[in-house]
Amino acid sequence: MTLSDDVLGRARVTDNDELRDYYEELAAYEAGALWTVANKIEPWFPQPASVPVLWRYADLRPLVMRSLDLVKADDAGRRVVMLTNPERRDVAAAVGLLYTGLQIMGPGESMTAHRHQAAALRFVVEGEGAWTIVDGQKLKVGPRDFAITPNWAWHEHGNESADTPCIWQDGLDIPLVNALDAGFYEVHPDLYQEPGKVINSSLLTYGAGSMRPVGPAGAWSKPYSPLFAYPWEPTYEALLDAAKASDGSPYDGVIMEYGNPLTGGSVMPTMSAHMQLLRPGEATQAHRHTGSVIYNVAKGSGHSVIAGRRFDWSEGDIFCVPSWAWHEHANASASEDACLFSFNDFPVMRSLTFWREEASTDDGGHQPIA
Ligand code: 1HN
Repeated sequence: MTLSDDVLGRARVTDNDELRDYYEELAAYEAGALWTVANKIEPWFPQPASVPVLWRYADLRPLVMRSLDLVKADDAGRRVVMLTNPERRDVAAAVGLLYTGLQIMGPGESMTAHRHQAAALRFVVEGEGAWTIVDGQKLKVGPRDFAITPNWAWHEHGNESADTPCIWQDGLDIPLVNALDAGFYEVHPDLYQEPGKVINSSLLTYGAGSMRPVGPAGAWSKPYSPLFAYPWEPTYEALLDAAKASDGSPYDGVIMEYGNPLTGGSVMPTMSAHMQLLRPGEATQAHRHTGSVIYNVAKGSGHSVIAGRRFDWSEGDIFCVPSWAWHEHANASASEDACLFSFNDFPVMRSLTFWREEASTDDGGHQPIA
């Protein structure tokens, strides 16, 4: 829907030579007339520069593999093929204020430790040997596992497999951090961290559903989840169990948020992540909301209609939904599940009170979702 700007309450000045001279005079003093840009900078509703994009894993995988021979991990810092939205290349965004990329680590490889103001998350696409050390805690992650690297946490990664590379998807809030001019970066003074002896210690401490450690083991005051790794098996099982107990969401099928086990909130203050299950033959209704989302097809195949365009996807494909774009998802199979991993900037939208959501109605209109 396009709303007219030719109404009382919007800027509707007709330019003439005298005004154009005036604008030039203002420009000479680093100033300008608001009414020349008012309608553009205050749209009736969000006007993202980002467009929906689908990045096919079949296209990207051979190119990601090629980077193994082209650059050393230590020279590149991280060996990553980043995914950029056509109008957001200047800020390295895949959509909105979110960055994503495919990182590859060769067999036996390891990388130096650093930390930055941006928060990061990983979703493993292939390979069995990946590990990461996050603030001294060593995590081992496999296909479809999800892990977080909260902001300013030291982190370094590697692949202990003898013969197979590991590819994971990185998600970061870098464009957000840079939009706010808040970026800092440090290389670890010793280049590598000394990991604690216990692998996946946060999973051992916090991984058992609603059981919480009491006493020193449960001491935690950080603004992010004390649980750093979320393996695939219990995630998938949680979805299958939830599907037995409820119909799920009309817009997303059975969808669950990776949670901070202490607060029930999002895993980090700027980014949240979900895994959703589209049951065989399931097709969701359309909705739209503020906030950007990047998906990774964890399992199965299907399609999504995003801002009126259809995108067919299968395992490993990545796609994005810009803020306020209508979107709906469908599982292509009548017998197999489809699962979509996704991450988003919803915590930012909610904490700034920018969150809005609407459903489409049968008559082609739309209504707010409370
Ligand atoms: C980063 O630190 C990693 O640590 C991956 O693996 C991707 C993209 C931009 C900036 C920092 C990593 C990154 C990144």
